[in-house]
Parts: sequence; C-alpha cells; structure tokens
Amino acid sequence: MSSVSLPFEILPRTGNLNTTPVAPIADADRLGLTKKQVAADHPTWCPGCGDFSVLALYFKLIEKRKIWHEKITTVAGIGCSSRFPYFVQAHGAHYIHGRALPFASGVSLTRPDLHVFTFGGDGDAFSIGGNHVNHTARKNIKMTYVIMDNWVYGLTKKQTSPTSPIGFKSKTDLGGALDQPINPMKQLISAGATFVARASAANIPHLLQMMEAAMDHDGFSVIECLSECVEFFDGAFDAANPRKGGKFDLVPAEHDVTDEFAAYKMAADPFPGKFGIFYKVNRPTKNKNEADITAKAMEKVQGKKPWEILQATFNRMK
Ligand SMILES: Cc1ncc(C[n+]2csc(CCOP(=O)(O)OP(=O)(O)O)c2C)c(N)n1
Ligand code: SF4
Ligand SMILES: [Mg+2]
Repeated sequence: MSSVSLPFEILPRTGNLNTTPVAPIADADRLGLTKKQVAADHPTWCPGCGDFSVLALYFKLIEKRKIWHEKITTVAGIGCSSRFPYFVQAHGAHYIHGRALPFASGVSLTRPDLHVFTFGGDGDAFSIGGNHVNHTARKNIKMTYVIMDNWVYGLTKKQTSPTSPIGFKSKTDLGGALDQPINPMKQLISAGATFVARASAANIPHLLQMMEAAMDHDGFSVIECLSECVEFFDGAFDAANPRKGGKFDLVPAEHDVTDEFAAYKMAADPFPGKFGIFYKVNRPTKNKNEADITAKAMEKVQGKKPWEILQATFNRMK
C-alpha cells in the first residue's frame, strides 16, 4: 500500500486532553486527489495490457472531478479487469464472479451520496453475470459500469468468451469458436440501459470523455471499452487502432442519441464500427423511485419511535 497524505492533521496523543482538534477543510478548498494519493497496490497485469490505460484514466477522472476517498466506491467481479479495486486506494469490493452489479446496486441504492463505479470483463459481464447486466439496465440503477472487453477470458488463460469472434482458437475451442458472439451494444440497448457508449483503451482522450459523460448521467451508464489482452488475444483490436493501420470512427455528430433504433442499427456495423455515445435517455432511476416510496412511508410514521413502528407492523400481521 502506498502512503496517503491526509487532508487533515492527526494530532499526537499527549497528556494534555484539552488539545483543540484542527477544523476540517471545507469541501470547496479541498484539492483533487493525485494519482499518488489514490493509487494502491502496483497493478499485476501483464506489460502492455489495455487495462493499465483504463486504470490511469480512472485516476485522472478522480483527480479532475475532485472525487475524494470517502466518495468513491469501486466494485468488480472476478477476472484480470476485475482486479481494479485492489489498485485503488478507496472503498471498494472485489466481489464474486459475475455478481459485481448486484453488490454495486446495493451500495448505490443505500448511499446516494456516492458515485459507484463498477469494472469487469466480457466474461464477468456477459457470461456468468449476463442476467445481472439485463436487470441492472432495466432497473436503471445509478452507477457507471465499464466493461473491459478483450474478447477472451484472460485470468483463466484463454478460454472462449461470449464476445470472442467465430473462429477464435482457445483452450475451450481448439478448432476455433463456433458460436455467434454477443453484440454488447445491442444487448445493453435492448436491456434498457439509459447510457450506452463504446470506447477503446487505445484512445485515451476519447475514453476519458466517455467516462466523464457516463459519470454525469443520472442512471445506469455503461461503456464497452475495448481493452486488449496482449497475452491471449494479441492484435484483436488492430482494426480499431489508427497506430496499427486501423480506423477509429466516431459516432457521427448528427446521430440522435435518444433514437433507440438508430443506436441499435449502428451497433450492427461490422467491426471496428463506431465509437462514442450510441444511446442516452432520461428515465427515472430505481434510486429515485425507491427514495420516493421511503419518503412517503416515513411521512406516515412521523414522530413514532422505531420500536413503535415495528410493534405496529407485528400487530398488523396477527
Ligand atoms: C463462479 C466462478 N466461475 C468461474 C470462475 C473462473 N473464472 C475466473 S475469471 C473468469 C473469466 C474472466 O474473464 P473476463 O471476465 O473476460 O475477464 P478478463 O480476465 O478477461 O479481464 C473465470 C471463468 C470463478 N472465479 N468463479
Ligand atoms: S492475461 Fe491478458 S487481460 Fe490478463 S493481465 Fe495479461 S494481458 Fe491483461
Ligand atoms: Mg475478458
């Protein structure tokens, strides 16, 4: 763990109990956390892995948008990409494979003051966690979900993932993958996600723009971020990388992000397709809907002690 310089002073314990504590610094006067303050363990990814860029940009986002330790929650499932929370010096959880979203939903619904960021891989999102993606999307739970798509299971050393292209040779498909891959953008749009964007770890300024826009969205904001696994699927995204002879085409300026059918149609473009915000609409979040129900319920029991509310509930069940 790297050392963290705190925005307040910890007073040494002395015999004088009358020591006056130092007043906390007002939020407006607090500086954004630097990478040094927010970086934890040194990432254990292979040199050249795309996940490094995503982490570096997360640190940049935290600094730029002045998010402090106590306001960040980083949640992930299992996989190379899901090791994210280990590398961030803040609250977070490295949770069960595929179950990052239900965990993150609980945090989001109970702590409206936090922004919850969830990170994971294509396997975590669309295989074992495939059902949770759909339900988090339709419920529109406020959080940002970055899917680091490398078209392979990296951590477990090269099995076919739900986004692996047909013909990809892996330990589970020795002769090449046979099954139709998932189209992440189509799935996210049709499941009801209210912010759906596509980015690449190889285009740093664009990815930062997408992360900022996602964070500002009031709802479930998802970014499919191509993040190359140099160890088990080297060169997978060359066609989307101008430095490797590919092309990085942005979503056209005239695209209407509220047009679900246009977004869905754009998602059908053959690889490398377009990059940017495909779909963005406002729909009440589950956070707001639940907060409204709670507020109404609280109005009815105003002035009552918790045990009296509990007793009344038991009485109704008799
Ligand atoms: C319940 C359960 N099933 C299977 C595994 C084994 N497992 C760990 S990570 C992983 C796949 C990770 O792939 P992905 O989500 O694409 O992440 P990447 O490593 O590629 O970043 C699998 C199958 C597990 N840890 N738990
Ligand atoms: S195995 Fe692949 S995804 Fe995992 S750290 Fe190495 S390059 Fe990255
Ligand atoms: Mg993967």
